[in-house]
Amino acid sequence: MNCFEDLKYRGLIKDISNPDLEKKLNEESITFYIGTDPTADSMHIGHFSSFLIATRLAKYGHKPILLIGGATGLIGDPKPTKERPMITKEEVEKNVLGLTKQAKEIFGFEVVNNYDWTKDISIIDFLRDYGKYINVNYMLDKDIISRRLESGITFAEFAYGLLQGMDFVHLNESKNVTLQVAGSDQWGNITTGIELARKMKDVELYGMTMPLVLDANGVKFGKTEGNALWLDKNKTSSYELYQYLINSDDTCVIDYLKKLTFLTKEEIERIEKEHNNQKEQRIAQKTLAKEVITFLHGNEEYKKALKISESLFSGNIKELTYDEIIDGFKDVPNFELENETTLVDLLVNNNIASSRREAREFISAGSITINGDKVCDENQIFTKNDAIDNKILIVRRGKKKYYMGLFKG
Ligand code: 485
Repeated sequence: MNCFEDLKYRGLIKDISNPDLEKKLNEESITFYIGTDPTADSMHIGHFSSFLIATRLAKYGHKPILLIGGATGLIGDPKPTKERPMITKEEVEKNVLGLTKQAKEIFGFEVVNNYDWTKDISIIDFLRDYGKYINVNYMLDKDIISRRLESGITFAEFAYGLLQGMDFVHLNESKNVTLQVAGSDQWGNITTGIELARKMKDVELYGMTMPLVLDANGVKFGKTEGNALWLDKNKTSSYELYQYLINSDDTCVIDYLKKLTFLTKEEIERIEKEHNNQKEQRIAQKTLAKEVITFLHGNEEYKKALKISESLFSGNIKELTYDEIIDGFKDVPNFELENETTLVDLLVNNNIASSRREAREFISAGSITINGDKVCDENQIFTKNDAIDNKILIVRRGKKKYYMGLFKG
């Protein structure tokens, strides 16, 4: 498969600015860029799904440049719905540092910051050298801007597309960039750059966008109840990422394998077949989690996430270290424990059972385990000595309900 066919097979092409791009990608080696604004100190998995295009095109011999928008981040790319709140300069600076480090670590490509070439342009030069080439009517026709006209858009956000266009022209002059890639929401900004280069220099630049990756409910991939899944493993652990990926819907998981991994068409087809023969094994989801976590966090982190998942699944909690347990049980109800407690008090005082009678029923039915062991004696006393690392008692009620008790000190 050549480069363009590969991108097409993976469903990564939404729009291209010029049909010549196909030939260029297949036969030449070009320099391209993809950018992100420093709205946070880490990228999330949605950014990752777009930034991966850099590694993909690099494998076909093209040269990637990753741009962090230290300048554009101070303004804010207009959303189709409402004005963005402005972020402080200090915060943008801090986020630029975080993103630059992360982009270099994960992808290993050259990273540039548009603040470097934007900060010294005077307002007069901006209007004369760039503003003069772009007609307001042209800007008003852009999808996102036209959708904002009714509710209103400030001049700052209106001018954003020109800033991004200036980047494209600047990177073409300084680094011979001829292609910009991004998610489909960036089409308007990319074409503004193309227009600017044509008018200013009579140069033809190229743009390509990919479709947004969506989950089975039509929600952006990686958004869970409004929270993002961060690429920084201190913000979203490998285990949390594992849980998200392993729970991918059967209707989406093959699409994710195409878009988020480097497995070949043949490999994906083989996995799809195996997966369809025994869906309950979640072969495709497991492969997805392995590929993505290994790429982002490395093999050690992947093995750790797998170990936590498997130990929790089989109930062998004692195999886990203190840190692994805290990671795995971050979201379950937790409580503090005194020096010692009887089993029945443990259940009643921490709302695991609603009364002593109910607690006794759970115990005699054999539905309570502590650190993976079934417990049957309501008067059994638990102390630090029974706890993992002298600290943790994991209580399980029934098949799935978990609670975490932590001894003080
Ligand atoms: O020269 C540029 C300056 C800024 C940008 C790009 C080129 C950033 C861009 N305007 C933007 O807002 N990107 C989004 C972001 O930073 O979160 C997202 C896009 C998404 C995908 C991703 O960045 O919404 O489609 O391109 C990498």
